[in-house]
Amino acid sequence: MVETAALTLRDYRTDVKPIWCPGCGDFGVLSSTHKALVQLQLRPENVVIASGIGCSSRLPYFVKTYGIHGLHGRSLPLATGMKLARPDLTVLAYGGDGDMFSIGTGHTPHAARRNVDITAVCMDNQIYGLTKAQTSPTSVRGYKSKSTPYGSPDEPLNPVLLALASGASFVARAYSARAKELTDLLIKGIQHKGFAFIHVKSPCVEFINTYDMLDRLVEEMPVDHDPSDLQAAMNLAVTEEKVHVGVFYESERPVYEEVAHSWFKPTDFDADAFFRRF
Ligand SMILES: Cc1ncc(C[n+]2csc(CCOP(=O)(O)OP(=O)(O)O)c2C)c(N)n1
Ligand code: SF4
Ligand SMILES: [Mg+2]
Repeated sequence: MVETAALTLRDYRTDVKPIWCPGCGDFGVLSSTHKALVQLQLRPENVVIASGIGCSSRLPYFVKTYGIHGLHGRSLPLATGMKLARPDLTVLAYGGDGDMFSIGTGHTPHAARRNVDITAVCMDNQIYGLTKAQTSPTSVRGYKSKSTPYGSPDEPLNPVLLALASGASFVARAYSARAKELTDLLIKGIQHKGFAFIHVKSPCVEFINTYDMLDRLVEEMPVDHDPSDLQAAMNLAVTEEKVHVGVFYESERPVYEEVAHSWFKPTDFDADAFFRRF
């Protein structure tokens, strides 16, 4: 029998140097992604990462797996299609708060309720970083930017609550500065069979540095939290005094691609015949 050497960080790092600003929280998400893949020993050719557009969505360039830097807000439809066509692959979807909760918010609840077996990672910096700090759905009330020069009058959207209410079967939150926890949560999310949503607080040091605030507010899940209790998870998600990190909710239910494939197989579809009709 031929022994294959264990995969190391080198097997998942690309030669592309991230162009994020020094100190950007996205570095922490990238590093934890590399570590999670090493710990899971997933072969790079069996992993694919879909992203949208934004500072955060550059991540697939820096991970030596298959990857697609798609359209703004479209990481989840891409990931859903890939998982449906190739259920044998590990499919991850990364994007920013704008990606997943502004232009792409039509996709997020539907991927969650379908329970596609993918892991969705929202790198939330509370602004549109790439386009220079416009107000995003998670920006705090009163946030001033070129798009809300008098301050945003909107109540920020709560990504964890939305994922829970939409039927995500695994919901967690992490902080990019707490690498070990983030790595563990990515591993749990990838191992979870079904739609895993991980909300990562990932500060933007260039436009709205939230490290000090998060260092004060981030707190681990209460030890008595029962992750099978949806109501308890929702109660924690709406707590404003603290930003809880850890697993809010976890449950098992049928996954989309298995249900769909019990009715048809991807190989039943003759793409050539289909396109000849046009
Ligand atoms: C269809 C479309 N609309 C708008 C844009 C412009 N645009 C690019 S990135 C972005 C927002 C990025 O914010 P977010 O998703 O939070 O990512 P971040 O840069 O903060 O990581 C916008 C509006 C675009 N590229 N495509
Ligand atoms: S602008 Fe903000 S989000 Fe974008 S790379 Fe710089 S620090 Fe990160
Ligand atoms: Mg953002």
